Amino acid sequence: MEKYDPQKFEKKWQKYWEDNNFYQAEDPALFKKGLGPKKYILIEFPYPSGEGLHVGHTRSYSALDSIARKKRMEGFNVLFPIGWDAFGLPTENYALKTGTHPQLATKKNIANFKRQLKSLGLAFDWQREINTTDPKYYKWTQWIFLKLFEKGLAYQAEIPINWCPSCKIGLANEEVVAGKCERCGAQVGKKVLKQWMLKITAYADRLIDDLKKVDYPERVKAQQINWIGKSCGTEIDFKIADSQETLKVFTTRTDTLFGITAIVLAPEHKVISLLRSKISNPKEVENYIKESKKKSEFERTELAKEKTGVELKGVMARNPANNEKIPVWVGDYVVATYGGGVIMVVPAHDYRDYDFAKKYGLEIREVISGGNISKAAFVDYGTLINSDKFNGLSSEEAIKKITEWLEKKGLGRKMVQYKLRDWVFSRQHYWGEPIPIIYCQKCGVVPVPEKDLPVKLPYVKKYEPTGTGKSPLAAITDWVNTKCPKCGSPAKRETDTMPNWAGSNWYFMRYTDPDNDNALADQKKLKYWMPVDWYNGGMEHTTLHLLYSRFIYKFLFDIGVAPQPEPYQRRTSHGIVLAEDGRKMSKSFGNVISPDTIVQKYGADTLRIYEMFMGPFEQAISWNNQGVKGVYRFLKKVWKLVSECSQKEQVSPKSSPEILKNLNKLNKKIDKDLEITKFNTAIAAFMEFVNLCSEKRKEIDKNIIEKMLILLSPFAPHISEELWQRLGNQKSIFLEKWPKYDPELIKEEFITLVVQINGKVRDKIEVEADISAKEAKKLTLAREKVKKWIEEKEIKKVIFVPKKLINIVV
Ligand code: ANZ
Ligand code: ZN
Repeated sequence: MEKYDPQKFEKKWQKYWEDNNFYQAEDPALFKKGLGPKKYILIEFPYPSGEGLHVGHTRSYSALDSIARKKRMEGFNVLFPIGWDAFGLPTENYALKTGTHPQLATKKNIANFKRQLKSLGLAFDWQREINTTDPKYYKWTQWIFLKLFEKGLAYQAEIPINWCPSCKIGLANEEVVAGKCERCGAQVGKKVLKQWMLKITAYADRLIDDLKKVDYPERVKAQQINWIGKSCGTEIDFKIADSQETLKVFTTRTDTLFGITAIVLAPEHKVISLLRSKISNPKEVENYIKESKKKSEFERTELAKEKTGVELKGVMARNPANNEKIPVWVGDYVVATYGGGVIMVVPAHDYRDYDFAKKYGLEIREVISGGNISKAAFVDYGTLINSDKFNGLSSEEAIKKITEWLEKKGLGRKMVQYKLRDWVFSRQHYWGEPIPIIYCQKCGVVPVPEKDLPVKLPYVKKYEPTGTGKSPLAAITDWVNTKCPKCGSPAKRETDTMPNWAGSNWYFMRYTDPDNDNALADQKKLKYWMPVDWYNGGMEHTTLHLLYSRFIYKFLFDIGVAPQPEPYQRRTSHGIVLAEDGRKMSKSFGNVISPDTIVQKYGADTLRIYEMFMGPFEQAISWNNQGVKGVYRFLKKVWKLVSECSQKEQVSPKSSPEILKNLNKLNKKIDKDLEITKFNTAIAAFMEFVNLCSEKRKEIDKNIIEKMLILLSPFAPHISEELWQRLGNQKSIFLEKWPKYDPELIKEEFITLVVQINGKVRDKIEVEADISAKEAKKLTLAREKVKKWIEEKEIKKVIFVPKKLINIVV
């Protein structure tokens, strides 16, 4: 018998599948009769770094590839594409360091990634490959910007950026590490520049509400909702005594209005300079403001940090509730960009205000009963006291009543605030999409006409930072100087480029029609393929990429380009792969594992199966070489089993009932587990089945062996195809239909589960013998007989004895 040697055949099959267009998705225009419904399966396209593919990438790619392959065998018209998110800082920095042009570096990196992906036999539709740095692609990224501009959703604002005074460059947030420049270690400061902004806040409500329409993990939904941070409250006007100025304060606790003992302004608040003549301690105030500028927002607002401030002596505000005079302070725990950048201080009922009041000896006035304010702030809702005619109301009622009262007096109004900020869309870097805007002395800000797109990135030798805060493009005068599209007079191009996220906002739409020069994609194709049915990606992209791309898709929906309001029907996330030592894989730790090494030593199938088997898909997990070897042994066992059975005298004419039953069970388990990303348990079941077959080799017929190979093929495509053909089959295994299990054969696997409530038998249900505790609980709670006993009561405990009973304690 020949030994299992994946090097002998993996390459052969990869070439065969690709040459025969096995993974080509059929467009609706070429629609063949008998083609099944579409299924769009998507992985986040990688950034082609110089380091090459990571085993973290290949973990989720292998898993989703097995889904794509299975769906194809089930008859779906599957789209499983790949491309390159190739603009980005690391390439630019590498280019600066080595003198290789970013375009060349990108080309080289892509070639390497592609080689690696192909060596894994991943079933991507390579004919739809896209690259965000290709002018034919970014033409449409720029087009989307023009549309946003046209609708008033792209605008300019003066915004402070991270600024390294030593390198003299603007830094992206990820280049600032603990307040220091990642390149040189100098303290990072701020520099105010005019920046392009995208008005994502206009979509905040819809981004929350439409989460109801999609199937995302609960924690992903929760993270997006928190990030958007919608909060409903009241805006209250506080007049400054003996002045024309009014402070607009945002609060969610209008019920505490009578407990205010100070007002605190953010150090950036504009009113401070307007009140300058009234302030009797201006030096002290100025010094405080100067100091606070050195701190990051995170440092300033961290809950555990000591709250500091300085009183604006000579300035008093009036409480609109009772006209009482209250002191005004400046304090850096107030965020300038939230609400009005000013807060009302209620020390008795807010932790931060409590600390502040204790430190500076402000009065602590209790207005909500229920706590012990001599010890700590009482922050819960309660009943109002010391609040004049509102005494006795609950907090909920008081928030309503006091807001109405203020509304009548014209001193307050309902208001909604979001934590979400508009999106800063300018970068002072070379390697990004040029923003398609021209500045004309006469006409002002002029968008580049659509017919002139793309605005190509000039190919130059030098892209060093200019040292002025402007992008390196600013130094390329040939490119900067242009003509105004409106009036023809000399004009200048915008020199900032778009952030890395720009190209990934809409790439999944481009896959439906990657070569279109007239539109970002053909409407018919978009209608056919969108939305993405299943999108898998990293948890770290939940609040940035996932939210940004939902926003852009909604915008494209509003202007009639996207066919529906949500881009992704289902989202799943994978855990990252850590090194064997449990740390993150990193060059500096020397613990990086390359997929290449594993493929060379054990073959692609071992790597693919190992990564699906290594642990629960959603969880981070450490690499384990013993595990890799274990999977390799498993595949050797499959090889041996099938090879032996391919010799006629070794197979029995008809399988035993036990084997047949177990094959059907395995079939069912794979169907179920793959849908819920339990790749590891599907593989485990496979291993058990192969063990059983190896023990009972004399009870297996050829049909069983073939079915088993078909079931294995999405996970380990190469070995399955090779053995399939060795069994004498002429056509590829991937042209086979996915088997359907026979429910009759696994039927006896039902048992009667006794249902108890507080130990008393109340019901009996027929369930599958291997039902999990969770499923049993769900089934039980849905029963009418059970509902009757539980009603509104709280479930304290659920005791589950497999195959016997479930007891619900209320
Ligand atoms: C008075 C008050 C009394 C408050 C009380 C809380 C408890 P969320 O839910 O996050 O929106 N706040 C408002 N603007 C702020 C700013 N620019 N910087 C720092 N804090 C600010 O929180 C709203 C609450 O955060 C507001 O309600 C305000 O404090 C504070 F017993 O107003 B509250
Ligand atoms: Zn002009």
